[in-house]
Amino acid sequence: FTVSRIQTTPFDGQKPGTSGLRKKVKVFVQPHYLENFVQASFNALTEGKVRGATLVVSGDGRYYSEQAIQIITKMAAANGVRRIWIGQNGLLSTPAVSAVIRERVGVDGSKATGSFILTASHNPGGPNEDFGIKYNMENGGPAPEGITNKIYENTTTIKEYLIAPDLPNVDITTVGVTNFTGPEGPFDIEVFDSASDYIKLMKSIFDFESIRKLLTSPKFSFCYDALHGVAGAYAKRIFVDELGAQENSLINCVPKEDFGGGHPDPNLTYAKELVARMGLGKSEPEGEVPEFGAAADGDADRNMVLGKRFFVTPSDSVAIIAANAVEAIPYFSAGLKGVARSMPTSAALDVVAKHLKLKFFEVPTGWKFFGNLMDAGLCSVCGEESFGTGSDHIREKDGIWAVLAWLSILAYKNKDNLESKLVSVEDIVRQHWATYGRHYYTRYDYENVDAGAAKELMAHLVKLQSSLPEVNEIIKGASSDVSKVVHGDEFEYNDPVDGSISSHQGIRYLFEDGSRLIFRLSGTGSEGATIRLYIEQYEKDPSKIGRLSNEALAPLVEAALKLSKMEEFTGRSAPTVIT
Ligand code: VG1
Ligand code: CO
Repeated sequence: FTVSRIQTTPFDGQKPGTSGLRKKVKVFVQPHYLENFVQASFNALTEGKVRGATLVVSGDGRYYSEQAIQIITKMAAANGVRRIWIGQNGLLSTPAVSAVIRERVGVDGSKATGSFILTASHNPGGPNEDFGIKYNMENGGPAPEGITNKIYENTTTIKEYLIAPDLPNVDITTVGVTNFTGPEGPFDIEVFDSASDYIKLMKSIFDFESIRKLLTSPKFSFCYDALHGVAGAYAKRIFVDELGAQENSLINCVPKEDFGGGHPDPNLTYAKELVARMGLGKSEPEGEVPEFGAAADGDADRNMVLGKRFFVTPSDSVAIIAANAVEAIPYFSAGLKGVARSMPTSAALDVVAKHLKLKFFEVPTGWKFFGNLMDAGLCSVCGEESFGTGSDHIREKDGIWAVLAWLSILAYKNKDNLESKLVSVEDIVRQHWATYGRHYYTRYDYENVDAGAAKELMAHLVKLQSSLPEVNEIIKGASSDVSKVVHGDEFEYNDPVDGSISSHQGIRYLFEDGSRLIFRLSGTGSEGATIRLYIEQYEKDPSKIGRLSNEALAPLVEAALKLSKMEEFTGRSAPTVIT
């Protein structure tokens, strides 16, 4: 093949957000748009990570993925990359990409040093919806801010990109290697099975035999909803073929480029079918309610865990996994190195860390901050309130791992009594609350509000922080049932491993009784602004841990809305989504 240098000019707004660049497909299909971003990424990497390197290119299979794979492959060839690895049909979940970078050895003994992941995660897909791209490094984790800032800078000055226009399109449907020769020598494309490396890793972490016993026990029943995302490419192989679940326990497990028209976000609002089956919908489900249900997002890094008529908050989930990991999961049998959560995630994990005397870290939102801790051997289990849970087996959050972790805990708690009554998901959570106290928790999202109005609201909240008496005056006016704000700031993170500082990571109001109100702007949307409001209250008194979450939190919610003048700034009387 030959190499062409194509003249181009910068596009505005190619700044990677919390997790890569996410825009409407209509934006991505503009001539040179994707090419500029990919070249800017190559130019941000050290030469050895491009020339002669092996790169993975795949994603959640959303609309425009195949075209993007062909373009990136031709640009990689032109930039001197030695090999491109592609999951069959262009499918690899985000956690599987991380696993492939870390573990996979190519047919010729090669190892990958990076990846372009093609996904907009939980955002809808299709010609009128979102596409996304992000770069992951050789540790398998998202590029750190040093690199994403450089990529962005490069996009603002880019003048040309390299492409191999006459390299034939890859057949991504068939496993195998194709060899080419370019001006600088050989270039190979390897299409490989999307699931086998990931499954191998899962089998090295969990006791599949004990999970199989649970899943095939007549006392247990199971349901998994992939929301037509890429988790479908793994679900049958893992849950049915390896672990013996019934085939009809999988719903929406065929990956689709528009996620069947749905919103592939595993929460109580968007995972409607699963929620109904689990007895948490508006009307009674037809069949028997399963003991355990779970869902994944588009790229399968998120998870929602449900018990029979019972919702597990993600903040509780990571705390419960951490509390039980050593006993229930062979990978952790030697002990946990430490645990970490993102700042807006509830402090349920903090309490476990304290009890178990574990190292504990609080990082900004987004998975890129956990990677440094893990690389330094400081953290084994981590999570976010946004349905993300994971461990140091890879450097991304991992939706199927979280399900296997919960199944392991259930298997462990039931190991001696599969004959008598099941210890349920709800039992496990209530027992956890009784031991550690309960963190009532909710998140309000105001999606697609006017970006200017959102900025003003945030500025207002920062300004208020300079006068706590005024803050407490407003809060008292809203409700007499909340305690006093004793501290207000914008969260800043000082990375203990590389010393880098990330500021303006969310506005915090901290209360005397441990309650917290947090306000952030989303960094993953593709239109307008999304305001996230996180509300948390800690209850240690065992007689008060059984309340309904929305009732327990009502006074704090009231205070938050007054404090932020939410309706005044945004015109919204209610959030778009409550999780
Ligand atoms: C959201 C979540 C954050 C998560 C990120 C990526 O970011 O709040 O916790 O890490 O999505 O998840 P933001 O900036 O919109 O709040 V995924 O599954 O979209 O890669
Ligand atoms: Co995701």
